[in-house]
Amino acid sequence: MTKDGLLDTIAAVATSVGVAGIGIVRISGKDALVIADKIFVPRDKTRVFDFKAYTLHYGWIVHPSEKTIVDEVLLGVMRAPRSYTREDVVEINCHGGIVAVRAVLELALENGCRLANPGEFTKRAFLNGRIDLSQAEAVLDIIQAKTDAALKLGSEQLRGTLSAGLKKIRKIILDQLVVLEANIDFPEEEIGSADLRIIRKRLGEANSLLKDLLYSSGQGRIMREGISVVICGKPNAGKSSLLNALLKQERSIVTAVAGTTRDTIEEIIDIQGIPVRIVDTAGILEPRDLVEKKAIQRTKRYIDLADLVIVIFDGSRSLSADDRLLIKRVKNKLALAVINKIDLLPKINEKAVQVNFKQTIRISAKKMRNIGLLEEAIAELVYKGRLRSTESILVSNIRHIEKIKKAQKLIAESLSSLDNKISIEFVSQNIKDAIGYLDDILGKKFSEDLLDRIFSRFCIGK
Ligand SMILES: Nc1nc2c(ncn2[C@@H]2O[C@H](COP(=O)(O)OP(=O)(O)OP(=O)(O)O)[C@@H](O)[C@H]2O)c(=O)[nH]1
Ligand SMILES: [Mg+2]
Repeated sequence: MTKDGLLDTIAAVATSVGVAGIGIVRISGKDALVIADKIFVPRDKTRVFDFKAYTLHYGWIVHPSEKTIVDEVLLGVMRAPRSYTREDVVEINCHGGIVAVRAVLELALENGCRLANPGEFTKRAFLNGRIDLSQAEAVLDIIQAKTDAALKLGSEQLRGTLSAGLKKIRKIILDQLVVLEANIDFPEEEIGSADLRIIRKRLGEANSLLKDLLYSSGQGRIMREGISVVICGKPNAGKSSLLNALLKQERSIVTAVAGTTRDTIEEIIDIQGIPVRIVDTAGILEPRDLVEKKAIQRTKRYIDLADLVIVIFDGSRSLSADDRLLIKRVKNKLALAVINKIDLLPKINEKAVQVNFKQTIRISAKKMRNIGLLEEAIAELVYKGRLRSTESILVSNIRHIEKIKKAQKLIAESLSSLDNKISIEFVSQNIKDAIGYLDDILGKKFSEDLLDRIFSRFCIGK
């Protein structure tokens, strides 16, 4: 057995556990067909070895020695190298629910499979060269996508858009390295100034391509992980009503009694494709008991951690000391002011609010007025009006961003070294290191530790 157990045939349940129409047990490895043959009896009495790739077969999973039927199934075969893992793969579609799926899995394990580790199927796809590491990570992004936009982003990356962009940059800088290295090896053939000009120009191109990738990375991360928005405001301002309006359902209790929400309530909503974790806080400012004291502390912490704070004011009342306290509290945060209850007689001094915020939006949470305007304002703040959607390559992975940053810095350094006529050796070492960082993203070199970190975040069966 290799350290990875790459020679083992692995099995796992690929579908989520619970009541469902079907459940799939997936087997991958060199003995997949042999093991499937031991436990599967097709209706037409053929053998699993003879099944053509990409065909489905009806039959039964039968205990080999006891001859008892475990489940009625459909069994599919994909042959190496044209499978998810590039190994022989068998997928058994059993009845859903916990019992049938588990019984079939156990029988596969008893007959020669090892239980797969989290992400091990995808890890094999990577180790066997079907996808690079950034694509393997995209599989995880797809599984964990919370919105359509995040899904689109993951699919782009899986298709290899990012890989292609990185490979293009890699080729540009590698070509320049070759010229520079030739000069180091044969110093008598002094590198011409025309050559140097070309090298400088091409490295400049690589530099701006890397910068473009970094620019898109901020948006990529937002698409994947979302932003956190906290609604705060004095008691009765309409925080819970606003949460419900954004959710378009009654989630948080709304009453005319001040101090209705006694603790923070969190939900995820989709605003123009951005996953937004939105938090309704307790409006309490003077705690009456320990629960409320804790709630206030939590509200403070949420405000500190939030990407965006919505401060909601009751438009039908004049500005109070509580309002001013909150304005002070969010002074250093990205914050939007919302004046609520515009369906009632206005009492608030809007100007006094406006001077403290970049943007003020007037709404009625109860009558659902201007909620769309607020959503747009949130989206626009996130994208800063520069949303380029998934047309550009979005680097969503923090691991990738770090490496690209390092590579870009080295290339920028090389450029200034060339300008300042610093030694060619120095420039070429920088380029080599930059290539190393790009290779890290693509997984051309990797450590066991890195793979463990990436694949342990997967579920078993993927
Ligand atoms: N007329 C009017 N009433 C509103 C509006 N929004 C909220 N209210 C009312 O204001 C009261 C308080 O609303 P909530 O949403 O519970 O306020 P809150 O800020 O969550 O209050 P606490 O949880 O107590 O801090 C309720 O009676 C709501 O029906 C609005 O736009 N117009
Ligand atoms: Mg409330």
